[in-house]
Parts: sequence; C-alpha cells; structure tokens
Amino acid sequence: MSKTIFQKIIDREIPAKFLHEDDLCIAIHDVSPKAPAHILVIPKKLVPTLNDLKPEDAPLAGHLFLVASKVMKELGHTDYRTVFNCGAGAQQTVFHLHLHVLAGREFTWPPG
Ligand code: IU
Repeated sequence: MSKTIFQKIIDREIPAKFLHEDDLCIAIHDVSPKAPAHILVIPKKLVPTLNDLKPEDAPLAGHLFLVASKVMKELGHTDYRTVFNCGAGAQQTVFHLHLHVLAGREFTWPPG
C-alpha cells in the first residue's frame, strides 16, 4: 500500500511546518489554511478514519486532543474549532486520521 501524504510528512520525505512531535503524533500547519490558524494533529499510527479507531486506541485519541490544546495555547488561542472529517461524504480527502484545529476568526454554527 502506498504511503499517505501524512505518512510521508511523518517520515520527513516531504516538508511541512511542524509545531509538535512526540512518540504518538505530530502537529503541523495545514498547507491550505481555512482560518488564520489551522493546524492538523496527526497520529503516527496509520488509522484511516475515525471509524477505524479501536478501543485500544483510546489513549491515542485522548492524546490528540491534549496536543491540540497545548499547541493552541502556545499559539495564543483559547477559542477554536476542532473537526474530524470522517469519510468522503464528510469531505475527508486524506485517509490518515487527522484532527483539524482552526482559530483566529469567527465561526458559524451549524458548520457547512
Ligand atoms: P481532510 O479532512 O482529509 O479533507 O483534510 C485534509 C487536509 O490536509 C486539508 O485541510 C489539506 O489542506 C491538508 N493538506 C496538507 O496540509 N498538506 C498536504 O500536503 C495535503 C493536504 I495533499
């Protein structure tokens, strides 16, 4: 199976702007930001979608949110939107789990 674009970023085969890295995940700036701050928190483990998370991944899932919160604090944001797009019908385009975190503008609800 060919590597996802995020796996190539994790493996440093293609560049990205890193904000965080640890044993479980990375956080990078989205290359096409939808807000003044738009980061992606990406597990190193290849989990294609939220539907593929297993009960044993619970600590990993929680860790993604803690890293999101830490990075946004470091960037000076207390108000932000977190999004997992799950499946093509929800506009997921990269099938390697990632948490979007967006900040720095007004958001509407419900999302489009
Ligand atoms: P999605 O939820 O799968 O649609 O989000 C994929 C995101 O990955 C999207 O916001 C892209 O702008 C972003 N991205 C990136 O940051 N770097 C890349 O090389 C590619 C996509 I391809």
